[in-house]
Amino acid sequence: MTTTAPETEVLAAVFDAAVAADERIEPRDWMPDAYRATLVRQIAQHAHSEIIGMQPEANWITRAPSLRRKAILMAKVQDEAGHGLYLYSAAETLGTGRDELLDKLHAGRQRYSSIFNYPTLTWADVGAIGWLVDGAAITNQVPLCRCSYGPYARAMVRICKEESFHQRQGYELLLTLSRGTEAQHAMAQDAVDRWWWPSLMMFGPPDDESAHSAQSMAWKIKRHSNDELRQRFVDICVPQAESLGLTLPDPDLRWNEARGHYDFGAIDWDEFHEVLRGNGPCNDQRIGQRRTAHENGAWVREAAAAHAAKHGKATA
Ligand code: FAQ
Repeated sequence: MTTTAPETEVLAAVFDAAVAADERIEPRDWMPDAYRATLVRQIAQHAHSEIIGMQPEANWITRAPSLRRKAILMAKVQDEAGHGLYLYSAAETLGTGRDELLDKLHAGRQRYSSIFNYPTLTWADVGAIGWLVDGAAITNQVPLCRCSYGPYARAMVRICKEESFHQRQGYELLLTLSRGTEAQHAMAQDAVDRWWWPSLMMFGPPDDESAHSAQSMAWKIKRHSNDELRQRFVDICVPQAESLGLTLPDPDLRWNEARGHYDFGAIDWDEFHEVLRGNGPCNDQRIGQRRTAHENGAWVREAAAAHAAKHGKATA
């Protein structure tokens, strides 16, 4: 539907008032094109992260050390698939289908989180991902439950509940290793050493380099800046690391009484940008496996389309 300029002004005023009053914007409401595009960008990136994020942990399903650990890990990886599907559905309510988003991912035209371009070298990495990566995800995503766009906000409620279980299982796994043999403790420490800095990068570039934050916060898509959330995460992790009996690999980490926060060392933003440019340790492997999985699933899409066509005829 096209609108005249004065009509658009009225619609924009209604939209601005709804955002200001913390009301939810719903799919049929008028919204600025740039608001829609920003949401599709963020939700697509988020959905792709969940789907690509299945790979590093799935790497360990066949090598889990017990039936209990294997059942937990399989449930977690399946949860990530479910999160991806809720998020693709949320993007669909904005008029962008899952096929289009997946095509863009496979063509390298849409992003997924930098964190999933690092390898899972030992079983302890499953614990470090749960504790740190899911922990960072929760810190970032709990405020998204209050996102101004209704379908995204509602999807986040369930996702956050499941991420809390994921974080907890990672913590418990690392605690078991940390209190185990000397070799197990060393394996847990090595995993934390490798995952700590990439986890801090998950929150995105520093505020003064974040292209989208100011507008996304004005629209109440994002509720906090990248640096605010990163600081919150560091403050949460320091006492948890102490309880785990593990150290965080940052000599500059110390409590700052005046700020009421932990100070931490400089993040290697060159590494972050290299990973975003496709030059991380596992970028090629991750996107290659995703494309192969998509091609191998072609018969499922064809069968579903044939079933839908037949069903449509039968009920016509
Ligand atoms: N990786 O202007 P900003 C999970 C890009 S959790 C890659 O600050 P924005 C759960 C950004 O897209 C992980 N790219 O951007 C799980 C932009 O590029 P563009 C997923 C990044 O959007 C756990 C440019 O840099 N969570 O999957 C990253 O305002 C365990 C400038 O950045 C979400 O996606 C990065 N780390 O803020 C699954 C949460 N950071 O698009 C399996 C929702 C930034 O202009 C196992 N997303 N970029 O080309 C968000 O909250 C936001 O999108 C941010 C970035 C905070 C990630």
